Amino acid sequence: LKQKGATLWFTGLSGSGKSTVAVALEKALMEKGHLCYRLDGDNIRLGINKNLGFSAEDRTENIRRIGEISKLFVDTGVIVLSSFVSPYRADRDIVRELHDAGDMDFLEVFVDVPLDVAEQRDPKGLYKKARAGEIKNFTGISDPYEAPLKAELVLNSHEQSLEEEVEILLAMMTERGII
Ligand code: GGZ
Repeated sequence: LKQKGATLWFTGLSGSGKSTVAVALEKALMEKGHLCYRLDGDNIRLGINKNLGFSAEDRTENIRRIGEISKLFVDTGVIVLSSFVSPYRADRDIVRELHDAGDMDFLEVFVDVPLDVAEQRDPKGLYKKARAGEIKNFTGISDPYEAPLKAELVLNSHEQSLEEEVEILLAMMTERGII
């Protein structure tokens, strides 16, 4: 395998575009012959973490497990693209420390869109439900989102095109010797 593994950790509000960017980056990496794997709510919260909800404790455990899973992939040389709201700075820092302890690359990518932009998109109608009180502890509405203070990269997906974002991500990965 002509690559060293790494975890790119996409954090941001629901509807910020984390998964969209990760999917586009995955495609670009695959086309260049890089092995990568995407982790997101669809393959984690429906399976391994199906016993977890959205309380602060459960989110912490969700992120901790995903951090460990990411490390297992990195250990095999895979580039992991993890997209989770991961609203708590301390939880993300734990994942960073787990990687640091294993001498593995961890790049935090903040997909930064204003709440009103995410709420207007509302692709799954979750913000509407949260505003109506039908979903409790909804990030941005009735639960906090702690923006990263030391992200390796900040993307403004309401101002940049998807192609631009992929180029920026590839450039960062090249600069850091990941690809
Ligand atoms: C935030 C929620 C919630 C609450 C359900 N708060 O846009 P989505 O739908 O596909 O992404 C959100 C996803 C968040 O799961 P994560 O595992 O990424 O969260 S965390 O990292 O905080 O553990 C959203 C949906 O699940 N969702 N309820 N209360 N997002």
